[in-house]
Amino acid sequence: MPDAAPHLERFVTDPDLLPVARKIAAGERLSFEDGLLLYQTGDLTGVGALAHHVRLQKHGLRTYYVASRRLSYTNICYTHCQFCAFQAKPGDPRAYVLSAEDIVRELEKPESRGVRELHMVAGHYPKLKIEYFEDLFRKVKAAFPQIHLKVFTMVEMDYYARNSRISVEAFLDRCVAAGLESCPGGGAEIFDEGIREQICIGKKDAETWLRVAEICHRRGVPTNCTMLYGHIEKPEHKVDHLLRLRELQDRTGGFLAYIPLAYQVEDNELGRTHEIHETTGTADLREIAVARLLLDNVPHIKAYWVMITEGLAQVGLSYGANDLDGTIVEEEIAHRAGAKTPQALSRSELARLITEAGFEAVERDNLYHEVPQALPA
Ligand code: V47
Repeated sequence: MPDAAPHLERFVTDPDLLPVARKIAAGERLSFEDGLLLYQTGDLTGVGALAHHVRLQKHGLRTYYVASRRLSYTNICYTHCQFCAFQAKPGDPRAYVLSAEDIVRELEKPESRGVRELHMVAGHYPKLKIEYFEDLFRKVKAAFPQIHLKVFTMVEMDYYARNSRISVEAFLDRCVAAGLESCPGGGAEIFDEGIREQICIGKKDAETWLRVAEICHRRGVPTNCTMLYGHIEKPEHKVDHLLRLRELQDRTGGFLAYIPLAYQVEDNELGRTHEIHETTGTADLREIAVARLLLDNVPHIKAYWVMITEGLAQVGLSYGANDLDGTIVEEEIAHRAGAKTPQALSRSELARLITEAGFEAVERDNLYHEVPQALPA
């Protein structure tokens, strides 16, 4: 790949961005103030070009997708997150809990064929304890040894460990022994305490999320990380959030991917009580680009098509993203909150989105190894 670094300043029209462009060309780390500038400048294409430069340096044109299945083992949740449209309280006709057998049956359905990753996050339900998860993981692994188990947000793990009256370490060790292999990045929301008090009263704080992630990483369990944006947060809260993730990654190296999550406004209390508009395309692209530039130590940045649409996710590949996530099959959290995207995309549709955007489509497993195209897409 030719070294484009000396030419980076050419792509920037805002003179205030020139020092940032020089830092990126020199491979220097960006500061809190640089992060604020990336959010505040009107020169979005300049920010995007800088992010694209870093993406090309790290990954060339290679762009990943995965055959994945989303499931939530329960929607019952005793925590009260104002942005969530998915949660149900006991007695709600929508409330459900899936047994291990239900989940195995879901994976036997034709739409789950070829799935390599089972991604599960769910509510905080006091009746579920460690034995439920051990049983679940063992049965799924016995039936589908090839499916990678990616389960629990960091707050979920903390909750179910406390609910089982054991330490997070003991909970994690028992889950890993039963088949857990990695964790998704949800539940981080925004780390700033003042914003958390307004959008997720009673949810565990940033320290808990980061502490549990560190425990996972120290025990060799990779995790992802996310940030929920597009609600009442300000740029300084987002920069603070990203730098807290970067600091942990410096110490552990355990984050595989970062996913900016665009707030979906429908059927949730936050959307009802505040005048919040859906995120726009430029805001979504900026989140991807800023993440690529600030999170210089997180290898993969996803453009999550479910929340920002397939077309914009394609554009996100030129703004720093190198991963379109996966086939999904059935998604509840974003769709209950108003996401208008399809419930699933086929592997061939994902590959086409990538190649038509000018990139090289690579089907991956959960740990970003390229997988052979054995099954018809
Ligand atoms: O934990 C909840 C967030 C997360 C809303 O790790 C909302 O590969 C937007 O974590 N609008 C679930 N977001 C999604 C998630 C995820 C997605 C894609 C890839 C990965 C990964 C993880 O979504 C929740 C919460 O943080 N969320 N409600 C909402 N209304």
